[in-house]
Order: sequence, then C-alpha cells, then structure tokens
Amino acid sequence: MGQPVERASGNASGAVPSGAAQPELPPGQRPQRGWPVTHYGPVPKFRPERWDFRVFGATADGEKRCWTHEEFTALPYTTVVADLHCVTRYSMLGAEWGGIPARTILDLVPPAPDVTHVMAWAEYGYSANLRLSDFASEHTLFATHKDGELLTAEHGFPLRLIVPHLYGWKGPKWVRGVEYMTADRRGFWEERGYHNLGDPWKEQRYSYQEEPGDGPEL
Ligand SMILES: Nc1nc2c(c(=O)[nH]1)N[C@H]1C(S)=C(S)[C@@H](COP(=O)(O)O)O[C@H]1N2
Ligand SMILES: [Mo]
Repeated sequence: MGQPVERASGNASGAVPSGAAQPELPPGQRPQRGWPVTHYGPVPKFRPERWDFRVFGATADGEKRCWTHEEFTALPYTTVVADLHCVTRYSMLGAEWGGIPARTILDLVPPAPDVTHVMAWAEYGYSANLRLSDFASEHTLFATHKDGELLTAEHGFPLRLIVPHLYGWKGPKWVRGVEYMTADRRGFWEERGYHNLGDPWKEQRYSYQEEPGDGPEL
C-alpha cells in the first residue's frame, strides 16, 4: 500500500460564487459551498452496544473513565460556530456545531499535573495529537450535531472532534476517546507529512515547515 492521501468526495469542487460577502480566511484557503466528505479509509458502522468513549493515560487519579453512548450524549450540550479548514485548501464556513465541550471532559476527568498533550483516538486507529492548551480551548467540541441536525455517518456520527483554530485533520471523525500524555507524540497525519501543530492562520501544513520545538523528531 502506498502513502495514504486525503480523499474528498461529493461537491468538493463547488466554489462559492464571487461577489458573495466573504469572511476572512486563513492564507491559501478558498471558501467551499456545501460540505465535502474528506477522510482516509472506510466509514465505520455505528454499533451503540459496542460504542464507548474512554479517557485514559495520565489522569490525575490514575483511573480510566468510560462512558456508554447514552451516558456521553447526556452530558451538557452547547454550540460553537466555527469554520472547517481542510489542509487541501478548502474551508467550509459558518457551521454551527453542537455537542459536548472538551473542557467538560477535562473537568470530569482532570489530567495529571504533568500532562502537556492529548491524543484524540478514533475508529480504525485514526489519531490526532493536540497540545493540552488546544484541547482545553473553550471552542474545542465533541460534536454530535451540525446546524441542529445529527451528524451523518460520513461526517463522523455519532461523535467527532472539532478544533476550530486548527486544520480539519486535527478533529477526528468517529472519535472514541482521549489519551492524556506527558510528552508529545505524533498522530496519524502528523506521522505522514502533516505539520505537528497545524495552525491554518500560520499555514502550518506540512512537517517540513516545522521549526525546532514544533514537534517530536520524525
Ligand atoms: N477518523 C477520521 N477523522 C478525520 C479524517 C480521517 O481521515 N479520519 N480526516 C480529517 C480531515 S483531513 C478533515 S478536513 C475533516 C473533514 O471532515 P468532513 O468530512 O466532515 O468535512 O475530517 C477530519 N477527520
Ligand atoms: Mo483535511
């Protein structure tokens, strides 16, 4: 098997007509009409009886925490309006995401004092590493809904992470848990050529752009 590539399907070519009021975009991004589906690999089938959400790794009390789907989706719901910037250069603008703030998870399962990073884990072993500060942002959300509707399977149902201030790959669809880490470690795309930090406003697209201290040795 060769190098994985991000695949967009659906209306990925439909640009927003010029003349429309265009909000400010990160450098090198173009606005996208509609909502393309972009991921590597197959769409997992949701089996509620087998689904759980886990927090593990360096928790403050050393214990893991696990929720059923029913328990997790009963946590307090909030909304965040945020764009989704794909590193392949389209941005899906103005979505209203609904779900459970990452901060709620940090409150319910405090990390050990020496935790600096987290790994968000999804079905089939997809992962994305985040600085604890990025995860703890008030806008970081475990989303169940977009624009008031449940996510569809291809967009991450039943749960996906949204980290509005980072590129889209930092938000795993079909997310199943979070690992608290006392050192940084690269996730799926960060091991495969994408920037360890992934800030679209700094155009941190590729690992060759990394500066000393941006990430673990490749
Ligand atoms: N599990 C998983 N989540 C993923 C991906 C993936 O390949 N697998 N791709 C990411 C990328 S690169 C982007 S841009 C967004 C796209 O989300 P969308 O398909 O809902 O637009 O999902 C992210 N989440
Ligand atoms: Mo992406």
